[in-house]
Amino acid sequence: MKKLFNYFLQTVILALLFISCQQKPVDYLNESKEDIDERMEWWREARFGMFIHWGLYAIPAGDWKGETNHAEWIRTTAQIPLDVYDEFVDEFNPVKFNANDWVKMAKDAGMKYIVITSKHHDGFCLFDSDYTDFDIMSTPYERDILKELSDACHKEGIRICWYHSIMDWRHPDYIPRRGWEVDRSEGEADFNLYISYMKNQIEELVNNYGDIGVLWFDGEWEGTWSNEYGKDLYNYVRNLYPDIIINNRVDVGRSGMAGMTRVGEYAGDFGTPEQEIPSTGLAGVDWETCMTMNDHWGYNKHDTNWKSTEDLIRKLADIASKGGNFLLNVGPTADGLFPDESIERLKKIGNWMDVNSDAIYKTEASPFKILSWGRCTQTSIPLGTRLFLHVFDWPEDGLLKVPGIYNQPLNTFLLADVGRSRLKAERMEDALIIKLPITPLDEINTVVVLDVAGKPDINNPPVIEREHDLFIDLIMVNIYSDRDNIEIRYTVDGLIPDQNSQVVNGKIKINETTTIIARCFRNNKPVSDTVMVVIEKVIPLPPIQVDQVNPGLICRYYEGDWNSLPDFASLEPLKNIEEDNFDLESRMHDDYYGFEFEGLIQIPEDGVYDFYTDSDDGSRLFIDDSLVVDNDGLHGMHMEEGTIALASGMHKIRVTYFEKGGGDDLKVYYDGPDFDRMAVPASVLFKPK
Ligand code: FHN
Repeated sequence: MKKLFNYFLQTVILALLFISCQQKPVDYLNESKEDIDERMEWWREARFGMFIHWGLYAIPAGDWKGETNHAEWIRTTAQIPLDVYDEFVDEFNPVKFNANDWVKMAKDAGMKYIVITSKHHDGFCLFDSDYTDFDIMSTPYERDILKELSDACHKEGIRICWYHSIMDWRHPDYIPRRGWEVDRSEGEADFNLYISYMKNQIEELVNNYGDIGVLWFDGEWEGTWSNEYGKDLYNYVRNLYPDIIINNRVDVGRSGMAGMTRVGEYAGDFGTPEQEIPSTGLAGVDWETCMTMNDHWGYNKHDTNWKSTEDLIRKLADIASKGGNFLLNVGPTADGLFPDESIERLKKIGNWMDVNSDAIYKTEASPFKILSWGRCTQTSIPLGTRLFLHVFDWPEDGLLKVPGIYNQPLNTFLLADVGRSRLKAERMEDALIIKLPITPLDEINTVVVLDVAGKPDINNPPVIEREHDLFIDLIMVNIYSDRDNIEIRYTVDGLIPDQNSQVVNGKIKINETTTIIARCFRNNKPVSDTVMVVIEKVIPLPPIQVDQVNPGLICRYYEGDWNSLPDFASLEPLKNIEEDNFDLESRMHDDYYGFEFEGLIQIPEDGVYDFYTDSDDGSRLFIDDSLVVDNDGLHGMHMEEGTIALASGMHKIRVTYFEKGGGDDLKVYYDGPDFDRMAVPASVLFKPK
């Protein structure tokens, strides 16, 4: 009996031990800054990567039934039924694909990582998956593209990374369906089954291909994905592969195409501005701009709108100067080649990087707010700081003015000058003036190295804070600087402030159109560059005379496939309705539709008003037939604003909006002299009787 009890006890203890040894999932959402910094280090130093959008959509290459503007979205934008689209599987045979060639082109261009579409929205997998036959192994090619590419990357010391779409237009358990897929009911769909499918494939992607750098999620914007799913998926991936980096599209915190993560509990290690570069860097925020070389992510054989090499090199410098990464896209052809135009640009970028990569890799954001002639990146050196001055506009007199810098220059030379001949750097008031050769070594971007003692001691120009750049009666202006022991002097007559100019002492009242120029001084000597703002006095637009009005707006509903706002006046609306507000409820489908709202808005008092639209996709707002907000284009929820001076009374308001595919929403806000931003209420919207 005793033996039996001991056996039972041992079994229980062993079972408890076993259970306790099971690794409890780690919650990585509260990771320490030190751990984050360690994990992000290689990515932050890399600064430059290659995006690759490749899949079945490369076969039609943009063409479908006479239309030529398609690309990776073609299954949706051309409304191709599943069975028709599946036929591409039998055609996909990229016999000219050579992973080593691709990786070498990326490496030679100076790119440190590659992000390739393991699965885009169409659901096709470029890798050998045990969980679907809609993958590369079902094609005549029958080779695991991602395996070949990851092997080539590991061989060349390039980080291989996966783009993976949460949105899946093919999987039976993914919802929502496309609005036009009337023959595919959602009835049986179980979204949680889809999530299991996605997790299983992610496990394949992070476990079967060796060292992986980044999981780049996308397609997170449809209503079925949520913050809860996003945080769970983030932790799921990190528990599979703790050192991996994951973008913010794993969750729902991304603020449209601007790409940064909204304030709140959202998962993701870096922001993802798309086709745009933030106006400034954001201290302590990791972000990466992804961008096409022409206008399409996937291959479109008709797209000849290629960005110049000059533009791409300067974008790389601009992004690095703001502390961001640049993920530059290539859309390969169906037979596995990079387009010639991409190859040409990659080579030329590589030539520039061969000489100047020190000014990109491992650099930090510029200490200057603005430089009229180019950009700046920086890195620490033993005696102080190395400033890389990216000179786009070479000074005709050969004198490069580096404004507002109070450091002592230690050494100055051209980065591309093998002999590093020293250049003269002399102080002139707040600036260091560097004597340059009359001609630049590189017309696109010649990097001048300025080594200075200590950390950068930069006096950026003061900030001229004002509510608007226009006013109707008077406006208060505040001029300030974040620097200590300086005084700010300013002029209102267009002259450059000097030691005798007025010193800022509190807010300044402006009651006529004025040019304000301000500058920082220390001991009566200028220590910053100047800043200039023109503030204009305007006459508010008079109200329109209207006899009688009724509440609500006139609303016209349209359907069509647009990539930007159409000229609705040239189209026949499917229906004319009356709406209380800018409401989309009367749409007949979730995709491919547009609205034009027209009516009157009652303005409470004379003043300057800001209007905003926040929309997915594009929208515009007109007041009295003047375009005030232009938020056009294909994008996720994204806000734009505009300003106009209006007299009290009724004014015409017109809002146009279109939705292509995916999420859809429209919000219209305004603010005025006595109220903060708010949604335009129905109570101020009318239409003529
Ligand atoms: O819909 C995708 C698009 O096809 C492409 O993959 C880009 C690249 O970031 N992301 C989405 C659009 O925002």
